[in-house]
Amino acid sequence: MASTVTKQLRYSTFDVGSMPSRKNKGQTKSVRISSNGRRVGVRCGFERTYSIVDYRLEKPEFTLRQVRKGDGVEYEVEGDLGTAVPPIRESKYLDKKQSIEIYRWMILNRKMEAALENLYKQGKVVGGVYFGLGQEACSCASAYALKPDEWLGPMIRNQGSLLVRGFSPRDIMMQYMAKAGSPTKGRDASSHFGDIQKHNVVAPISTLGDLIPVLAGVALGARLQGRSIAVMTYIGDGGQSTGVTYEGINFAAVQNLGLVLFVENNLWGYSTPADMQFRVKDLAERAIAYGIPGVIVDGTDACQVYDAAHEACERARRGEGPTLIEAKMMRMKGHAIHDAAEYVPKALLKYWRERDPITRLENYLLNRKWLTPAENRELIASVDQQLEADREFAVNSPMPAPESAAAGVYCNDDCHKIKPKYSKPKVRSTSRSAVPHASELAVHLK
Ligand SMILES: Cc1ncc(C[n+]2csc(CCOP(=O)(O)OP(=O)(O)O)c2C)c(N)n1
Ligand SMILES: [Mg+2]
Repeated sequence: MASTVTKQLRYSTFDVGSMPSRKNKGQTKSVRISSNGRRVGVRCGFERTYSIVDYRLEKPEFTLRQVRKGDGVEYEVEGDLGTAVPPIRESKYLDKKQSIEIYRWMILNRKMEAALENLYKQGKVVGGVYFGLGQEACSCASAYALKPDEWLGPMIRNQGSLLVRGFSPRDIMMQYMAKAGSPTKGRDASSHFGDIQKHNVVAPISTLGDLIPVLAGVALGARLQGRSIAVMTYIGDGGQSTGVTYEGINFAAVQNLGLVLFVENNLWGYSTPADMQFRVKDLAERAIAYGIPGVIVDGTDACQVYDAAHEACERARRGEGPTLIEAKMMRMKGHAIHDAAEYVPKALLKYWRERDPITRLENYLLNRKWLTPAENRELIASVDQQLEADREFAVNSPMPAPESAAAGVYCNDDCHKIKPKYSKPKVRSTSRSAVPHASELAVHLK
């Protein structure tokens, strides 16, 4: 198995200086602005070394530039997009059965979204549809690392995570069609639903970043009851720019809470390319400033996603605090069904299409002989069968009765009893000394 590369960042602190630019990042050379305004090289001060674990087997280097074309703008991609696709990384933890289970969830995720697209085109969906095409490994293999009594806060593209947590395709289809039997009983027509009784899923919050402090709060609640659990949520390359993202991660960091945050760097925030969203090279570097471990994975490689998620969850369970995992991949459709994503350069789509997460995992399973071609065909047929039954059920299920419209909107004594699962606080908080100091940050997730 290829070894994990650790990216070392050496930053120096100076009396007057500057952070390394994108180009010289990782070098200790810095500059000082002298009193006459001249930039002079200095080497003084205190040097710290930080590590970011990088699980990737290939590190694509390309940039997206906005260029003017007539009255409008276009994006151009620069870089080597012709490299051969390597096999995925062998998992340190997943056995045959688990790997096949994740593969099945990913196929279910993909095919359910294709069914939703058709339902939309048939005029059966109320509102829009959001897709996680190309991101199935990130959703399914991450959620797979959680234990049933732990908590997940999915975002709109993480429908695969919802499936892994126990929602059925029919729940999700009925939700999009606003059917009476849907998780929100027809009150919401997209993905704003969760389940705090059975599946331990916090409903997505559209305001980007807001789920992070909520999930940190769930971990805090559990800890007050004497349990260290892992709580997982996601934020995009666009959404990570919000203030509440900083506040939420920082809170989890100082409180040493078991937050596992996937930063889904799918290269686009709506029609804004990642290169126009942030200046750091890797969003995992943000972890350094929060004082927590940062990890990079190829988001199209289910084994990498699972291994990083598993290690972060284990860290959370040991009460050692949060982890930020950057998953690099590509949003393979528009923002939602209304967006044809014409702004995405075709060469970029081709590059990532060749790295289809399902095909990659399928090849991994076939090459290891964990799945024979016949078993593979059978598995795919069983997913089709399940989806067809769920689609039929969802399409034929009733819409909410009109007279029920006002019910379930506001909580009253009967409609929505929230039973606290936990009792009185058993521990106050982790002691300050258990929290790693920023200078101890060369933490490897081993
Ligand atoms: C605070 C906030 N600002 C803006 C929006 C509108 N908005 C919804 S999704 C989106 C793009 C998000 O991009 P990214 O975070 O990269 O996630 P992706 O869609 O790529 O998964 C924007 C700007 C929002 N919901 N919340
Ligand atoms: Mg994005």
